[in-house]
Amino acid sequence: NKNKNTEYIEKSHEKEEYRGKKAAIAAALHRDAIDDGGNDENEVDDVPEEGLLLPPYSRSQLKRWQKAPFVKPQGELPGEMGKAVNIPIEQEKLMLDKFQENQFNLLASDMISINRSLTDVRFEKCKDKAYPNLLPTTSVVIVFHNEAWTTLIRTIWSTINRSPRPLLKEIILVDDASEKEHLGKKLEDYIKTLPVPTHLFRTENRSGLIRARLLGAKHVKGDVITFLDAHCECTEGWLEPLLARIVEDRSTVVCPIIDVISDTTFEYIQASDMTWGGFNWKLNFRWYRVPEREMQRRGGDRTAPLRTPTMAGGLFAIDRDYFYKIGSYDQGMDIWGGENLEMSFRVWMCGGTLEIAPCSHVGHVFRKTTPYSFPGGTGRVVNHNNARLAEVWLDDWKHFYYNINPGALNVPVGDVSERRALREKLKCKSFRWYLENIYPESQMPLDYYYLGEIRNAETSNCLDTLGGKAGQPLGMGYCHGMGGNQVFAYTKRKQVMSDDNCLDAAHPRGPIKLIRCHGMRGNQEWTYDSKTRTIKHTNTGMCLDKPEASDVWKPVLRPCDHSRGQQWLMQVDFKW
Ligand code: UD2
Ligand code: MN
Repeated sequence: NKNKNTEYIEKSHEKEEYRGKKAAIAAALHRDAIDDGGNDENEVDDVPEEGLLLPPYSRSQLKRWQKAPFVKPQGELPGEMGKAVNIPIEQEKLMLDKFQENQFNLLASDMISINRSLTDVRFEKCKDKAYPNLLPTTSVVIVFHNEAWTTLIRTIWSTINRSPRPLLKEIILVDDASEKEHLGKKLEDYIKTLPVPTHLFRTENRSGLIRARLLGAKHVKGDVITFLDAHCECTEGWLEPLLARIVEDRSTVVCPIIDVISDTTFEYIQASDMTWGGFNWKLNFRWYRVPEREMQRRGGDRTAPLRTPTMAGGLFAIDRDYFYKIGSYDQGMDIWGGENLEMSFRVWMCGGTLEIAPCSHVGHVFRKTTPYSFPGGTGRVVNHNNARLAEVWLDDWKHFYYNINPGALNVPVGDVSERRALREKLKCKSFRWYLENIYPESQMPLDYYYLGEIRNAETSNCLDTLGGKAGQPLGMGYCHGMGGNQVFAYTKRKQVMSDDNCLDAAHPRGPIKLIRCHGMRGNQEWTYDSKTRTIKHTNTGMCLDKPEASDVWKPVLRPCDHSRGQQWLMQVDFKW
């Protein structure tokens, strides 16, 4: 879009901008060696002469900047090229002790160079993609609470080393009330030595990542805000694909592919480009396989931007003005959770686009548990955040959330009137529109006949998932009327669903399992007849029946005989 491009040109040609850039590069050239262990080999590479030119920059110029790390990898430290670090057996105890602090292998992280090299994981085709000569500048915003030193510093250096210098306006750090000494004066001193302007802000009290990001965003001077978690590693060419999409359309919000940095070995593991973001009834973000429909829209090109229904939340780029226009974040959300789905629904429903740029790869240390406290309790905080997003964006589909997670009903949502007014003001579309147009594969059925418990007429017991994972057999239990594991939906596609799993029978004599819903009928198609109250499995022609004995809590398939044990009541339709 020509107009949008011109705007950026005008912005970048402002005199001050030019002086700022020149000064930054000059400062970088003369800056002292980086304190990362006092290694003399930390030479400073020259910034190419062209670095002082104004934009537009040629592709070859951008490439050369990118190839010029300020601090060279320090010889043969472990973990180079993203390899796994193995801790010698005699240090295992130390390793386990240190693991507790951050819920990742800190000992391994501390052994790796803050500038470690990584392999180029991109598709070949990504490497010579032509991006617009003129890209917007970005400020990288990193918020943290009690982050470890080496992971934070490695995030910063990988950003500096692998971003074309003219595009990286600044790095903005937000300390969310950390209690670690290394995040105090040591950090303040350290960032003064960096070749890219780096600012540190601190929240007064623990505010959570959402409000911490809002504080960081407030200070952004770049055209685009790029958010990163504090334990990331950017790879070669990560930034250009993100910015290129935004220059084309400023209402595009773009994520990289989030690769995995192992929490145990710090190995850099490439993630699949065939997954996109979804969510389940509990409003957990989940990765699901990209459907054929989206592959076709992209003409089968795996390097083409992928439209994703939701994003993981930690790593994305957004035009600064658009960030505010679309409603930034919900200030009423605490600590962690929910903000990523809230933003995903909002962007799509209010006219924007949410994408994954498959040519952009950033690694992230995924942890199994959070290392930090949730004031008020984890469940309470997450329920509160999710209830806010459900109340504002989910319309009738909020019942799926409340039914499967009735605990959320006991947590005060707070005042959501401002967020509802925002939805009004932006004339956002309905959640039904989102499900129909953006996410027809969603685990929240677009059309359904029933949502509630399914009770057996003879035994008066209810179908129950027993909280098992996909692949587990379907169970039964005394009906407790509390939703959760006893909530099922009977959908227009003839599925009996619980969350993202469907009742699935592969053989006439069972077992009946809960398998990830595939939406292709097959073994997951059931017909409920509200007169005879039977649930008939299409493929086998058998009927769902009560368990064979009263001490076996597994429903079975049997030839249909209209006995009481084959009658199921779908009556109590909870709509909390
Ligand atoms: C994922 C996202 C994260 C966020 C979260 C949902 C990725 C890779 N990560 O969680 O960005 O969207 O889902 O809310 O997509 N932090 C604070 N204050 C706090 C708590 C956390 O500043 O009170 C920081 C934390 O230090 C980290 C960032 O926020 O830098 C994200 O937290 P996390 O890494 O614990 O969350 P993660 O990756 O499980
Ligand atoms: Mn994280």
